[in-house]
Amino acid sequence: MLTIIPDLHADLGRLDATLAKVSGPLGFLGDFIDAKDTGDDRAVLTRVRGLVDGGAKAIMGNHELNAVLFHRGLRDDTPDNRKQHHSFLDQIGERTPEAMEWTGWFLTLPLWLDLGGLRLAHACWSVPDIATVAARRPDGCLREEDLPEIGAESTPFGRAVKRIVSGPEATLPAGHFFVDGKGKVRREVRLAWWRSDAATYRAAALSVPDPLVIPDMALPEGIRAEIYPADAPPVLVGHYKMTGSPRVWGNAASLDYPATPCAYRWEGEGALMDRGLVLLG
Ligand SMILES: [Mn+2]
Repeated sequence: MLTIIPDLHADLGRLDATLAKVSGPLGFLGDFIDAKDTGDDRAVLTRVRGLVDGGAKAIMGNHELNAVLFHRGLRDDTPDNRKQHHSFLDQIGERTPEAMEWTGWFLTLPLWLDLGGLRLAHACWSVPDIATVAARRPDGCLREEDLPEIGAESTPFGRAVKRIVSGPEATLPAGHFFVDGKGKVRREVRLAWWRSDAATYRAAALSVPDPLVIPDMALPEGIRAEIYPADAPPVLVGHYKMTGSPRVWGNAASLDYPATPCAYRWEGEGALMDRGLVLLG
C-alpha cells in the first residue's frame, strides 16, 4: 500500500492537509518547489526530505531539474526562467550554499520509480526514454557530469531526461501548425502519451484549442513509441495542471489538479480506479 502525492509547489498548507488525511507509506511525484505566487519552499523541502529519510519514496520533477541546472549556470537566465523559480530564489537565494545543498539533494531523487505493480514518473513514463537513461543510470539518478548535455538538450540522453520530467512533444508534419490559447503559432504539439490507442497526430495532440486543425496523419514510429502500451503496468504522474474532477485515464493518470487537490491510495490493484483517488479539499 502506498499513497501517492503530486506537485506541492511550495504549498505547506497543502502538504499539511494531505498528511492529515492519509496514513501509511508515501510516494511523492516531484515539483516540491516554485510557488506560482507565494510559498514556503524551505519548509516544504525540509518536511519532504525528512519523510524521505524516514522511508517515503520521491522522484524528481521538472522544477527540481530546472533548479539543478539554473544554480549551475546550465539553464538560460531569462526573465521567464527566473519568474518560474522566484519563490525559491527569494527565500533560499541564487547559488548560495543552501541552494547548492538543496539542488544537490534533488540529484539524489530518481527520474522514475518502478514499484513492480505501479510506476511513478513526473510527466511521462516513456518506455524508450527510460531505456535510454537507464542504459547509463540504471537507478534513474543523474550525476553532475550528466548535466551539461541535459541543459543543452544536445544528446539523446539529455533529450530523454527532459521528456521524462516535462512530457513528450512532436513536430507537426511540414506545413502544419496551430494557434495556442495565447495566440502563439506553434509547430510542436504536446503528446497525450497515455492514450494507448492514439495512432495519429490529431488523436495524440494535447492542449490544442481546436484539435481539428491537427492533421489526422499517422504518427511516425519514433513518436508512436512514446505512447504508453495498454497492457503495461499502471503509471501515476503529476505535472499536467489538470482541470475538472480528478479521474483516472486508463492505466495512467495525472494527480496534478491545482484547484482540486488529490492523492492516490494504491493498494496493489493492477488497474487504476477512480475510487483510489483521495480528495483533499
Ligand atoms: Mn511539473
